[in-house]
This record gives sequence, C-alpha cells and structure tokens, in this order.
Amino acid sequence: SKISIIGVPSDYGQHRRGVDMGPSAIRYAGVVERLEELGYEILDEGDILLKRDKVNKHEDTQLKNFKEVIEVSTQLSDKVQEVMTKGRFPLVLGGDHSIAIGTLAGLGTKYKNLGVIWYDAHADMNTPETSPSGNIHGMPLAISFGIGDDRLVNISGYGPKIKPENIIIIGARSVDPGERELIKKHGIKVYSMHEIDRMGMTKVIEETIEHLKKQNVDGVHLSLDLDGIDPIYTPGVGTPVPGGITYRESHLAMEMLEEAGFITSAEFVEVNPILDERNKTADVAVALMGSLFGEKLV
Ligand code: DIR
Ligand code: MN
Ligand code: MN
Ligand code: MN
Repeated sequence: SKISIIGVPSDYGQHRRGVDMGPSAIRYAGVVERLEELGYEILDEGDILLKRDKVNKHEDTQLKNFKEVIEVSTQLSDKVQEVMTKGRFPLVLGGDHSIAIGTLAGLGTKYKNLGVIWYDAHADMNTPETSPSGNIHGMPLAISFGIGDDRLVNISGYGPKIKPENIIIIGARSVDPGERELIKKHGIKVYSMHEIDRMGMTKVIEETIEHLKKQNVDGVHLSLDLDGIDPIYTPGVGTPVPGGITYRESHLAMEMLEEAGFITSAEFVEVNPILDERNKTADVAVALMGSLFGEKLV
C-alpha cells in the first residue's frame, strides 16, 4: 500500500526551540528507505510551510502562539484530507504535539468513529483554565474531543473530532490535576506506567485492540509522543519524564498493532534533535515505524 509522509516543522505548541527540526531528523534517520524496504510506495509530501513572523503580540488568550497553532492546524488538516483522498496512509512527522489538533481535524472528516491511541508520558488534556504552562501541546487531546478554546475545537469548521470513549492513553506518568478530573469525568481509558508494569505491554495492547473493536471504530490513529518512551532511549524530547516505556515494550506494542491490522494513520511527535544525542531519538522513531509497518526478523 501507499504511505504519504507529511512533515510539520512546528515548535509553536511549547517553549523549547528545535522541535521544528523533528521532521528533518526523522528523514535523516532514514524513514523513507526503511519503509520502502518493507515494500511500501512512499511519497514524501514535504513539509507544511509555516510563516515565521510571530503574530501573537496582542492576542486575547494566554495560550502561546495561538494564531500560529490555528494556522498550522488548518493547513495540516487540509493536507491530511488531500492525502486520504489520494487513498494514501497519512504518516505525520512533528513538530510538537499541538500538531495533533490538525491531524485529527483532517482525519475526522473521513472517520466518524475514529479510535485514537495516545502513546505519551502526558495526557495532553489541559484546557486554557487548567494549563500550568499555557503550552498548547499539553491540550490537543482535550481539544479534539471538544474541550478547550472554541477556535481550536472547531478547526476545519467542525468539532469535536473524536469521542472520549474511543481514546486510549498508554504510558502516562505525568498528569496535571485538571487533566485527572477530565479523565474521570469522561471515562477516558488510561494505561499508565502502573498498569504497564502490572499487566505487561502484551495485555495492555490486547485490551486496547479489544476495546477499539468493541467500539466499532472505523479507523485507528496512533499518536506517538516520543516522550512516552523512557528518556534513556529517547532523550531528544522537550519534556522528558523518567520511568517510561522501554524500547522493547514499544517495539512489541508496534508489532502487535501491526498484527491487528487496523491502524489507518499515525504521527510521531516531539523529536527535538537539538536536545538529542546523535539523533538517537529520531532513530528510535524510525525503528518503531519499522515495527508498526511490519518489519520482522523472520
Ligand atoms: C504539561 C506538560 N502537562 C502541560 N505537557 C506535555 O504543559 O500541559 N505534553 N509536555 O507533552
Ligand atoms: Mn504529547
Ligand atoms: Mn508528552
Ligand atoms: Mn518482535
């Protein structure tokens, strides 16, 4: 089948520079060659073009780079829709996690009952009221199921994009009080590090697959924040949290998702080569993509 790579060099969702170079770092780590080797037809669509003049001087919100995030999200949503119209698998490279607002806005035009696997150390469910940072990369999941600034909730002219019961968070270990409340209120399914330790990744992914099938989802999006993995393996992220998912567990998770055969789109975000060690984090991202797309030793 056919994969389209979409680079989103945005660092607007948080305050550490360098994550805008994530798509380049992932390309340098050989994503195209790795997936071609597996027999896919790859089209690198290039990067979403971003204006670099900051326009957020007198904005009526505390959210950082609000207008820029709106602009990036709208463009990315359009691009994802175009790629799907061509019958291709959208593989989005970040950029910080705020880009998921645009990815999901695009996907939601096609999938009316989309499942979302959110592989992350964080829940990314803050609102303008609960955010400790004002960073939009801490908000995309809440925004996508309809909680947050209306202008972000309604990117591409509609919202919400997904249903809370179709969301599964894997790897959480740094969750803010407001996020915890939203998780409870909306019954979001979370496999924190505690559950991963107790049950093992095998059971976590088995239950994830089972749950999404029971929900009768018409597509499944994998949104993988590299900070979900332990910073021993992926140090090149803006907000590393110790005690994360191991390299092996992550490969196992990707392999099991591939075997389930139901992933219809994916994004890999928060790779920051400036904070990295010799592109280690992008290398892990590409290795995980290998497993997600069916790489096997035998
Ligand atoms: C924190 C950090 N919960 C915030 N979030 C991060 O700023 O909202 N998400 N780093 O990836
Ligand atoms: Mn995230
Ligand atoms: Mn995170
Ligand atoms: Mn294996």
